[in-house]
Amino acid sequence: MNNIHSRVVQIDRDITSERKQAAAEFRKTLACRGTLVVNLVSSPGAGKTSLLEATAKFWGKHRRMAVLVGDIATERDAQRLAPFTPVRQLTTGGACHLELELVKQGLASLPAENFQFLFIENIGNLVCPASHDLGEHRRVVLVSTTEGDDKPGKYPKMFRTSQALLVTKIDLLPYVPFSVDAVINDALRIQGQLDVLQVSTLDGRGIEAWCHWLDAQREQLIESVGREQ
Ligand SMILES: Nc1nc2c(ncn2[C@@H]2O[C@H](COP(=O)(O)OP(=O)(O)OP(=O)(O)O)[C@@H](O)[C@H]2O)c(=O)[nH]1
Ligand SMILES: [Mg+2]
Repeated sequence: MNNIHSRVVQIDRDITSERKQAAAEFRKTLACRGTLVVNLVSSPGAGKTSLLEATAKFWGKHRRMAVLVGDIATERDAQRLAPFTPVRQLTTGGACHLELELVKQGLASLPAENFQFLFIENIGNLVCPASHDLGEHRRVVLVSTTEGDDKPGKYPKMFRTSQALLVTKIDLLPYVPFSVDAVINDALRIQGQLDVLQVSTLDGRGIEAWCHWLDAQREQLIESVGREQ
């Protein structure tokens, strides 16, 4: 006699919309605290951690920032950033992207301060992180001069879902076959509203403009919270 009973369980839950709602709530909570959340995405090695080091050094004590840095393994990026800013490493143990739950855990383990800027350094990957809303206010995609100017068209979702494009390592332009105009035009064809900046953390070009851009984004956020209240 067969003792195995089968039962169909209907799940009346739309997990996607639950996730969207959780991200929207997180975004709103952080906005009300005056914290601009910036999700940095790129292929591996485009310069995310270097940019955060340069940002923290540029601001010094003039801004309150914190970083949640994602990697598949190791705490190396957090160790690099720790001398300059409060930071927590989010280690995914294999997953190719960060998720909101991990971000929330990381934020809860940071000092209980009202940071003006919370940066999330996502896993180096131009594919998976594009599909995961971390409750950020701005998604910034970095393309370095060493990885080729053809990337936007090949990874369109990442550029479509971003608000700014940062062309990094511009100090290497004399040595690499990379057209800044080509990468910008390719990206703008996908997302015409992208803000575009160019930086080098090696010689410091563009870092001041990047920090001004961040301040302007935060001002916009605070104004939008004020209008809603
Ligand atoms: N020439 C030059 N090298 C840079 C610049 N920014 C970063 N690098 C170098 O590029 C390499 C990768 O930089 P990271 O900041 O670690 O890049 P990342 O995007 O954080 O890398 P992952 O976290 O592994 O995805 C390092 O060797 C940096 O020194 C730059 O502006 N110019
Ligand atoms: Mg890094």
